[in-house]
Amino acid sequence: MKPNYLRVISVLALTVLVSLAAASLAQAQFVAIDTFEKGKLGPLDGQNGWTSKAGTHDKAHCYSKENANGEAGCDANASRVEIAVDPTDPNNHVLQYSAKAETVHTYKAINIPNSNTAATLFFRVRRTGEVNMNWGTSDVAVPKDWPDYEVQLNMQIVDTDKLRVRDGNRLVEAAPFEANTWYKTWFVINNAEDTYEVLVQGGASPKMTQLSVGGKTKFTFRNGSAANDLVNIFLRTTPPHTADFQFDDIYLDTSSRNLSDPTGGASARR
Ligand SMILES: [Ca+2]
Ligand SMILES: [Ca+2]
Repeated sequence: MKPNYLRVISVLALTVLVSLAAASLAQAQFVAIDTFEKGKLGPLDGQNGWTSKAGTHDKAHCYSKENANGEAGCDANASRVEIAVDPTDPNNHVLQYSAKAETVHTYKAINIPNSNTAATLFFRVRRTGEVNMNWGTSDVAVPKDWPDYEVQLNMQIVDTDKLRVRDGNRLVEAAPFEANTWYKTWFVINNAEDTYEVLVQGGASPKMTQLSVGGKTKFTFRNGSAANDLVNIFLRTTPPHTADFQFDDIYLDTSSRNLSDPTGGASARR
């Protein structure tokens, strides 16, 4: 009995080791774009390769009557996009699009070549209330307008409480996005084909769930087909954005469809 028992123990141990090795290998392919632990608390612009600017050129949105800043417009709003203490964890720092940070575009360079057929971009995200936040990638060197998106997720609670995915020339409702709840989002991008998939975990979806709209799981780049390297992470708001939106743990794997969790499987912080 004893040798058999030992053999079972060793097989179990080996299985655990192999699983751990496989998991860390998958995570190892993710490269951190930013976890916001090294920057200074305060405005993000100019820190760790990030640019964050008020969209004063976009008069219709910057000076919209429904802008939370009223006639002051969006001129001072880049200062509201900042590295902040995570409201759910005093030991963690996040990128926060704070309340009233309307019509601010923020970007940081990445590179997903046009020939790339499988890259995975990961974010953790959370909102506290009414937001109008967009996150994804751009093929434009200095992105600042809506058509500069190719891969785009939108959270805008005026029309819907749901995440919306950009599919070519329209936004389609996809999944609930609760307030005060951390979500993990994976974009699996095929730049050669100009399509992407989105997977989400959090809130009512405790397990990773592939976003599907009318049975469709592959969405088309905003501007359709193009020979375009994706060169920036691109974030943008528009009115009304009267609550806070946090980003953390932005990771990119340009080598594969990688559905591992680069945060090491830690449960989403609330
Ligand atoms: Ca962090
Ligand atoms: Ca392409």
